[in-house]
Amino acid sequence: MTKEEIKQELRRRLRDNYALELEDAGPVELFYSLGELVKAVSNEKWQKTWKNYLTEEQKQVYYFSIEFLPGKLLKSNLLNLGILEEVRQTLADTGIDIEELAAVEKDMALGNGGLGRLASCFMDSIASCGLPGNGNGIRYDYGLFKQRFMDGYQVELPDEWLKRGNVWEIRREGKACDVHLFGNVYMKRLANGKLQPVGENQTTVRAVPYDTGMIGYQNGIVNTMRLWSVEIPASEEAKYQNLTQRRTIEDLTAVLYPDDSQERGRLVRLAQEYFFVSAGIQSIIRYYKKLNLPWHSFSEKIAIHINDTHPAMCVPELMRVLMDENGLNWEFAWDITVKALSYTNHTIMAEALEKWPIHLMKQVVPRIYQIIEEIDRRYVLSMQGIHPEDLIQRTRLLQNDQVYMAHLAIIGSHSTNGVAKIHSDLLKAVVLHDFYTIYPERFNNKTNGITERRWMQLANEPLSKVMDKWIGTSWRKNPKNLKLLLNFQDNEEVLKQLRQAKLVKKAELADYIWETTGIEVATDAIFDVQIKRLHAYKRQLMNLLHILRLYFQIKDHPEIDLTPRVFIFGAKAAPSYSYAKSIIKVINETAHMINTDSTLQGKIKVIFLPNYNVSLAEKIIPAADVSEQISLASKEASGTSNMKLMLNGAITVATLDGANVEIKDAVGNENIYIFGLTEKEVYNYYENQDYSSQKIYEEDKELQRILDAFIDGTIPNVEFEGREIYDSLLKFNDEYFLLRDFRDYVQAQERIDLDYKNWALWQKKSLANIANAGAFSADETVKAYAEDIWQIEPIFAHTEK
Ligand code: 26M
Repeated sequence: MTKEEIKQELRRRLRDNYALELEDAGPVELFYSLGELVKAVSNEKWQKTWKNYLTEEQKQVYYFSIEFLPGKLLKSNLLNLGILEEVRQTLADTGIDIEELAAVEKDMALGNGGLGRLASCFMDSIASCGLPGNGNGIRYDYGLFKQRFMDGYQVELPDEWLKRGNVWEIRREGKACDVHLFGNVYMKRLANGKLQPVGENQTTVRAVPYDTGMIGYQNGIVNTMRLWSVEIPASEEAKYQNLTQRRTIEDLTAVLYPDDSQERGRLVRLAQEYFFVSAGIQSIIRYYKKLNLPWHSFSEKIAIHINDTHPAMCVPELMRVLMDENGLNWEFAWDITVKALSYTNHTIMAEALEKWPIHLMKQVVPRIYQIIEEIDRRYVLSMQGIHPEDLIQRTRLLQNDQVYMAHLAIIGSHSTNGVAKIHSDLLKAVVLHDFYTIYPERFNNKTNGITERRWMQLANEPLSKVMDKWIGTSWRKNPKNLKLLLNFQDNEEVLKQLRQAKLVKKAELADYIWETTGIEVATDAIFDVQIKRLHAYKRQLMNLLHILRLYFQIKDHPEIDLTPRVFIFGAKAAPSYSYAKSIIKVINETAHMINTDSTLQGKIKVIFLPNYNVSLAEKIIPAADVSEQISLASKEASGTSNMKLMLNGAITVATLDGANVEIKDAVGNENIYIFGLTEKEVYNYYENQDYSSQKIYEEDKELQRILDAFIDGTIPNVEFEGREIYDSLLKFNDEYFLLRDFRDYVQAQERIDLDYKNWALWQKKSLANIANAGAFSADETVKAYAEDIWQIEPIFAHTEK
């Protein structure tokens, strides 16, 4: 599209929709008109892509995820359509800043954190690699809560992201389907003697899909992310005469559950899981039937991936549809199901592993529960005589009156993968070891990745331009080419320009900090960043302990030569996670104490930015000098902010956990600050039961002073929270070994302080991080899934044949 065409199209839409001239339109009208224009451009490609998949009958993957976290889509869509610069200029010609209208768009925040964001990076990469793939999820009316701080406490407000409508989605009523919940099932004998399950007293709800185009990077491909919304079916209207009854139905897709890493068996959550699983499976079956192929070809055309266990009811639901609705026998249906399905595990934290009480399953999804019981029965039967009885009992689906969803996912699929090498190894060796002995061939690793289109091209234009200048633009299509930057390690001009680009983004973030918090930060300070959900195992508290150490150091020795540092936090706590909320309160109070103490001469500042989300991440990450990845070794499955920060030239201070291990291997020891217990040492403590945080405390005067600050009034206004934290570290023996890792962490921080003083040395490390970040491209990750697990091919490969 030329600039002239863009302008014309925009003018037309502003006139038709708002009766406005381009010159008189405000950011809201401009955003919606531009959004419609973008949709029109992409819809043509979307239609073509879909036609192509249909005629080629290519194998497709369906990525089932109860969370998607795309953030804003305007600039991403423009970039991927290849018209970002033209649009930007057209608007600029009329005196409009594209950033101003892009800011109108609400973040699509239908996810909690890592897991949902990974799903969205994958959607971008699958389309960009020309792979036939679809997302399947839930269209929540309210996304993840908005976070405010009041008196330093987290307050949650509803996220009304749909208030002004959503330009990107298409409601497809014609593709709606019914989902049956509750009631009971009995077996009816048919004339041919077969038993047919019949439901009675069921609640039938309508699942209406809203499709959003997932636009590939300048390749003409547009895939589909399909999100389901609940409605009352017209035929059932009469049954819902009072509002309360209607509400219970409408509640089904009203809100995203805001807990991550904490499983609590809620009825509505279970109903949500079945709702999007059933609707998704039904629409896959409907598509497959259009192909007119025999059932045994199913897995040659369809791959179904389940993102964590939340969609694990895909196993019994696919069985149900194949058997009850299409007359297949158990063995045949089971063979198809296992071949089609694959599963990714995202955590080893026991409290996050899903287990549903049997009574709840019987109540909410009675037919699904029957099938689960039968899977369990057949599993136990088939393993007897092959494996020891205790192993069979430990791996079966039904235990302690609960359904173990991970067991269902592993037994009912052909592939189980972890999300980083160390995580996948731990699954095999410890967490899922029993299953590994039974199905060794099912286990594999797929290290997470990120899309550098969003996290570099869009979020960091200054850096992108420096890259273009020195290594050319090929990295934009092929992120592995970031490696070319290594040729310039000793080029002072390049190092200077990289530093300059970082400074631009630091200044932008400093402005944002000033606007949102009223605190001034210096851009020559180290910007030290920890951005992730608030969780004890991620150890934001250890970061705070280090900050308190610096605080006391400066108080004792005001003349001390510290490199100025700004500690930046972004983190939401699950509303029910009171310990995490206490940590937020204590960080906020410490921040206030430090930021208002002029005797510190601005040497350290602590900024806790509220409402961390994708858009805020895009502001913080390009401005970061230091990336905090300090989880207790073995606990963080992968992490992905570590990759985004590395890509933007931040240097990582890290434990050997998750993908940090592979980041270390990629950049080399001299370009990362590794500290702390290894995963083996952590497990040794578990085995020997010989950890004593009290002992460490008693032998370390400085640590005593730091911990005492939580209860002696040094940190103001934290009587309750300070005591809670103090007790967790001492009375309850410091579950995540903060005190054990503290000294080593401090040493790593001291090396950072020193190294930063030598800008060229620092910038060289930074360069090495940018150059090696291509290894963590989600493009590479999804290609590995496509080859090893899904057996799907890029559309180009297919049409060329
Ligand atoms: C559970 C119950 C009720 C409501 C929500 C949940 C729930 C939601 C999300 C539980 C876990 C959830 O996500 C876990 C998660 O985000 N895991 C992260 O996945 C990333 C992508 O693989 C990894 O990089 C992180 O290390 C891992 O913590």
